Amino acid sequence: MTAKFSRRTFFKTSGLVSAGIAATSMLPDKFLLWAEEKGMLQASQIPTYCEICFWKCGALAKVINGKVVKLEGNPAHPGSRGKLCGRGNGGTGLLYDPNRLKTPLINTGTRGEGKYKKASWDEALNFTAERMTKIAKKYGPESMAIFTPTDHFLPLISAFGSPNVGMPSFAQCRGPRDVGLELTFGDSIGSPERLDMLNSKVVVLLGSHLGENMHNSQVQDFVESIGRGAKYIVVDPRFSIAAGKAVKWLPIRPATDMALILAWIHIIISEELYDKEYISRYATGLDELRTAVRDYTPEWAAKETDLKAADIIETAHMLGRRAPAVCIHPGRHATWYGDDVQRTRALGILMALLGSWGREGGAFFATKASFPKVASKPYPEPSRPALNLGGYPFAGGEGVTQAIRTATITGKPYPIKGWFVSGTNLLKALPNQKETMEAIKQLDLLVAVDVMPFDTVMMADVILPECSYLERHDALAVGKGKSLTVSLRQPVIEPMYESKPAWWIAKELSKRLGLASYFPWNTYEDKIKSQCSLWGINYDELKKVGTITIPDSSNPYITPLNQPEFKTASGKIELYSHELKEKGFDPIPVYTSHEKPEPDEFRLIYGRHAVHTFSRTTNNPELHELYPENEVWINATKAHSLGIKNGSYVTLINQDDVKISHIKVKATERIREDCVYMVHGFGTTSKELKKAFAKGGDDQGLVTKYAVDPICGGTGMRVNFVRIGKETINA
Ligand SMILES: Nc1nc2c(c(=O)[nH]1)N[C@H]1C(S)=C(S)[C@@H](COP(=O)(O)OP(=O)(O)OC[C@H]3O[C@@H](n4cnc5c(=O)[nH]c(N)nc54)[C@H](O)[C@@H]3O)O[C@H]1N2
Ligand SMILES: Nc1nc2c(c(=O)[nH]1)N[C@H]1C(S)=C(S)[C@@H](COP(=O)(O)OP(=O)(O)OC[C@H]3O[C@@H](n4cnc5c(=O)[nH]c(N)nc54)[C@H](O)[C@@H]3O)O[C@H]1N2
Ligand code: SF4
Ligand SMILES: [Mo]
Repeated sequence: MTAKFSRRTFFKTSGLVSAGIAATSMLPDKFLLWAEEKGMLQASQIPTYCEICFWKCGALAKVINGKVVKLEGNPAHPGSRGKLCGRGNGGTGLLYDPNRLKTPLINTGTRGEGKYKKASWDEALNFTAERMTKIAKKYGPESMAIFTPTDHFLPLISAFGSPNVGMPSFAQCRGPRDVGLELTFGDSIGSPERLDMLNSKVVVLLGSHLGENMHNSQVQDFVESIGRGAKYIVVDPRFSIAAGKAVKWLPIRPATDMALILAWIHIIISEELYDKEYISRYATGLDELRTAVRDYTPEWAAKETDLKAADIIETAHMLGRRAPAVCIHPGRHATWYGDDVQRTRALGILMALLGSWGREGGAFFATKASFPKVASKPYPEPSRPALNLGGYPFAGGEGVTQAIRTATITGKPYPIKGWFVSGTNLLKALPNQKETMEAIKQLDLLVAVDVMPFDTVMMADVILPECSYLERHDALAVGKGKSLTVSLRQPVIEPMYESKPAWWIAKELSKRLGLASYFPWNTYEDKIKSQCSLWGINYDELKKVGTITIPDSSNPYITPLNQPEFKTASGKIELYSHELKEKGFDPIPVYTSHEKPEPDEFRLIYGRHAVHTFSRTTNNPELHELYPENEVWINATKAHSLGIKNGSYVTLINQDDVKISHIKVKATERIREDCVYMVHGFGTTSKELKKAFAKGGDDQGLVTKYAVDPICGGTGMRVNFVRIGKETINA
């Protein structure tokens, strides 16, 4: 990992000999990078993959004398294709953030007070294992719940005997989308989404704010497809970056998308624009669908959506005429209004009518290639089942985060007394922070494994500092797009401070919990190596290149010889869902109107900023500099009539009288008059975060209300209304 240092050229050019500077470690990064670019220094280039968001792009780290000076995209990786997004480029900001967690910490005050003592790893791990054991003895191992998107602690908790897992990526994100598509096609769209935008003639984005939502290869496809002539229809109450590239922006009244989709379906069926052969061959329920959408006329939808009937008709024609090369993006963050499975079902039905599922320019099929399953010791059968409060029949294996929270508060059906939290900031991710705080109060143990002292971490009894993704091994990342790929995460430098990789923390805890047999390898690299040999991957080659693509001959589209398989109850695309009917839900999506804001209120909507990922990047010195605080977008005309100036700071007060103060106004014509918009993730309460503390406003603070989807337990979070606090206007 050391740089090859061309001493002679370097000193000659820089004239630094006389200055007596002989070691590159004393030089600033920017200078090292400059010297490297000029050919005076040679950096090692180590491949890994990014963790600033879930896209996990292949990255190449340039390292000079143990310093990471630059991150670049790995051309071999399909998610990055040689480029990182702004956030990925800023990964070094996380690595070198001076506010990183540096040592294990044990709470010495009351929970949340922020008083910690430094502890040795042995002390902190013993403390954690003892408390976990105590909970298991007193209440049963199921009373220990885990919240995490990562792989290392799930085996630990399963081996411990608890089935209670909660990932915000399901109930606060893509759960309803995946369930809606699975009910329709027997399969979801995957992540990265299997969207064939590059070959599309028309692309529909409902919400999906590409360009602000920066999922790397998808944004590259977005830009390239426009270059190739794809026409974008963007449905968004806000003139998003994507709307700026669209041929048609439909500034819909928030919460009424279902009316628009049903009207599109109505037009496509009544004008016989649907793909008759595709539907008769692959789908079931057309007659029921035709009857069900009979009254969803464009004129009716125009009233609901506040769009023009002529625009609804024109866009339906665009879809019908360009089918099947039409990409209906099913969104990712789908937890909007509580009827989100049904909204995604409606989108799925539209895709089916257009014949675009499995067709060029629509949604393609993933490669059929796969890796053999790695054998592992079976986990004990928990004596009590996983919590599914609310009994959501399609909740899925990623758990219903907020239901675990409710059980923690009520102690029913059985007590939850310990939370193991890693890689998620629950206070920012879950709606209704008061409930999260109430649940935290009931706990006997809150363990946090994190890189940074974010809000939830600062509530923990014990904090275990993980090293950043640039300092560790993690699970091999398997990508299933048109091809099968495997990517390696490996340390590009040694862990800084006393931080440790999660695999090490999990393994050390397993020893203390008597569960070491579930971690039968010495180092994680050993584990990866044996996985590679099982999969026929040359590990040394993988280390060098970062990503390997497995050649195969799967066809991503339907052809006479490549017929699709739909893993639904009927084996067909279900326009009418018998499964939903059986469980007491509408078999075909039905429009229900949602509550509207009062005249002095705005619906609170939220989204992403191109250079931030939720809360996790808000203290990153490099990304903070680019966008230090979020703003509240208010329609300029409306702001003017309220006497609110662009750039002034205001207070926002929601329907439950919960306030956030001091948020900057962005008065703009780019948003409707009935809603305000914020970038999610700002306004941290952690004083340890010197840059992010109290910067901007916390949208989650205002999301006190949420509408739970009865089908899958997703929490619709765009059901809150805010007023603008007069007392601080223009203060
Ligand atoms: N830069 C960046 N990119 C990210 C992330 C990140 O943190 N930062 N996070 C990633 C993750 S995990 C996810 S889930 C995705 C989320 O990104 P998306 O899936 O794109 O999220 P959406 O909620 O669909 O999009 C937000 C948009 O919806 C609009 N909107 C609000 N209400 C309505 C409505 O009622 N109808 C319609 N049609 N539009 C509405 C908002 O104005 C906003 O433009 O982003 C991913 N990409
Ligand atoms: N109001 C509102 N709520 C939302 C959303 C919204 O837009 N608005 N978005 C929803 C969506 S789509 C999602 S996916 C969720 C996202 O919710 P989360 O995934 O919880 O997002 P973050 O707020 O970024 O919190 C990430 C935490 O992981 C830590 N972390 C980062 N890297 C590492 C690492 O390498 N190791 C460990 N151990 N920890 C690490 C960070 O320091 C931080 O504490 O939030 C959901 N909730
Ligand atoms: S999209 Fe950006 S932040 Fe996400 S993994 Fe890729 S480079 Fe990293
Ligand atoms: Mo998400």
